[in-house]
Amino acid sequence: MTLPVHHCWLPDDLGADLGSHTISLEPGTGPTAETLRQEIDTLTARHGGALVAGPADVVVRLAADIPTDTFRLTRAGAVLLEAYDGPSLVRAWFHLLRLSATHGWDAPAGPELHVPSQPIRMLDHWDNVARHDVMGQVERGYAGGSLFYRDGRLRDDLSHVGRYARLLASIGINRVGLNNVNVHTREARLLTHGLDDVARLAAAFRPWGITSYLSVSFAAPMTVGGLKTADPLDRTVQDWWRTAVARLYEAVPDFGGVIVKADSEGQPGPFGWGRDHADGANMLACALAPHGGEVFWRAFVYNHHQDWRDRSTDRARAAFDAFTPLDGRFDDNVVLQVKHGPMDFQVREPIAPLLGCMPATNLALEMQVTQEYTGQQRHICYLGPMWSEILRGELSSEVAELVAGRATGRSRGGVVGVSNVGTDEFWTGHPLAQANLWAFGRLAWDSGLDPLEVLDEWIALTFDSDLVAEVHTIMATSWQTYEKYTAPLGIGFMVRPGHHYGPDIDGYEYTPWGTYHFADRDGIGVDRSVASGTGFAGLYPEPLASRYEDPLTCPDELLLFFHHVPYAHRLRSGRTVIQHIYNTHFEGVAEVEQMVAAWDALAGRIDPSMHARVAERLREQLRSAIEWRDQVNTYFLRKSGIPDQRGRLIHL
Ligand code: GCV
Repeated sequence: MTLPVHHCWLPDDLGADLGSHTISLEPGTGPTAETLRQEIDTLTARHGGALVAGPADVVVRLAADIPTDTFRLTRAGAVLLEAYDGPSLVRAWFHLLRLSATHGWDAPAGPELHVPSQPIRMLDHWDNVARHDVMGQVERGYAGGSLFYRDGRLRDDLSHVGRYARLLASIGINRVGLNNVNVHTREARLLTHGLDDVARLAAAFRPWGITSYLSVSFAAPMTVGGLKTADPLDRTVQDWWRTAVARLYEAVPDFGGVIVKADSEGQPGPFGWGRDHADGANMLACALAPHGGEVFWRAFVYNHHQDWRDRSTDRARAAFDAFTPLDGRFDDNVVLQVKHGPMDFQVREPIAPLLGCMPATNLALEMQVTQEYTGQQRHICYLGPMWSEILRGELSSEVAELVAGRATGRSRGGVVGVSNVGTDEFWTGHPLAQANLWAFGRLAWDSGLDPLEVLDEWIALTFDSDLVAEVHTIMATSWQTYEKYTAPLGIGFMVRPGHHYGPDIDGYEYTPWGTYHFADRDGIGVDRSVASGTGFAGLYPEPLASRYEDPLTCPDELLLFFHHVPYAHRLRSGRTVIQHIYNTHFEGVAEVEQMVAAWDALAGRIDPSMHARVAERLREQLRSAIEWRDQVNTYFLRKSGIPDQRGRLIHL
């Protein structure tokens, strides 16, 4: 059985300079106090400093005049690191460690107040307790088994979960979801019959200032509790949840709450009893409120039994249509968790318009750190630039401000990532996918950061500052490279149904999933205009609605998401759609070839096992990119009959 061993961005020599000083600690009481003591002890023992009781070069302490979830760094003689509570002090400590590695620990004078952009900084694990027949132990997991569960039970030894929690704390994560949002029979019982397991996991995260959450099944009162209904307005159902939640909080008094995927892809929900999603979410919110718990209610609701012949139904509209009428009806301890795009974590989608239309609802933006549709951790695809573009995008306000709740005056809000870790020795399967976990945390903490600077931080900490330029070149535009050799111009999908890896251009075309490209001999794309299509473009505020409505002003990279156009349609770039498809697919493969060569040239400068793992994955990336290129180019040459202007080889 393998377990992760790689240090990621926390190598043993991190903070060597800081660790050679005297450090005093006043961490108060509680589980994070011991964490800090051990961290400082280990660091100073390693590097010659000491944890002292009196005056010191570095003072780490609680201070009552700082807001919660915030810390202050002052340099006046001694370095003063202060926070209001233990969890914030742990995060502050890692900030100082990072600073000491990148800028020197006694760099410019403060005081600096560090306030996170996103109050909610959560990672959801799609881990099953029992291996699922189709999805395995971790749904959409590409890094080995679950860190938590194995073959139907919680692992006996959770020490690696502590190491994982340390990594998460170091990037500011404050919440974690312990199980898959698709809640199967075994996992539905965690809430009722698995509280010891839940308590053990919560105990592994607690010392690092991270609060735990459980995904629950909306039908649990029936499937687990034996009731005849799960109707949220039924008194016996409400009582059942109240009792279950009370028992949960007896076992784990500081538990965070629940995550719910309802009326989605076969998961039960309030629609089943003729109720709406506010009825469902608020019923759970009532059960949780006395304990200070919260409900993460997912907005990923659509009809996955669509008739492909039906051109009037548009999956992109589904969440908007289901949830905007409910704005203002959700309780204060409900957070609506909305995927960043209206479809499903494609390499390119417009921002979900729902995010700009829920001013009276707490929101969380969901992003997929696990690379389901972006190369499944076999391909290098650094997602920081995509997330940054989303967070800095504008709807009724900047998305980062909307989801944080600042734009709307809400008290809760933030971001949720679907985790990409597992038991793989490098944690993430592809070692360079660690950068996505890092970037998620860093952008959650400061959504305005430059994602390429975030990448450089990660490279410097994980490898060496000498390697920043070379590794940066390989990774910085890898998202755009992936986009080039896969589905073009925002059309999405074109993947093999089920596992979602590798090309299958018509794979979803005649299925019930609502994910179509409508390519025919004349053109391709989905008409989502108001004038002649599904009207989805009109769900955006101005000026976006008008920009998306007109194929001449619609951004190239989203053209086929919003419009069905002829292959000879000229993009804003000046190229035709068909020529863009050919060019980008040739370019994408050429760029992967460059990545392979650049990585090969680093042999000898990188730990051999890591170098070998990346090299092996790059070869698969190249094979896969070639397959994508050839299938996509051949498909469109056959459909359109229009040859490549540059006469390159396209198989017929
Ligand atoms: C957890 C996509 C994935 C599913 C996932 C779902 C979701 O459809 O393919 O595996 O299920 O999203 O986010 O709920």
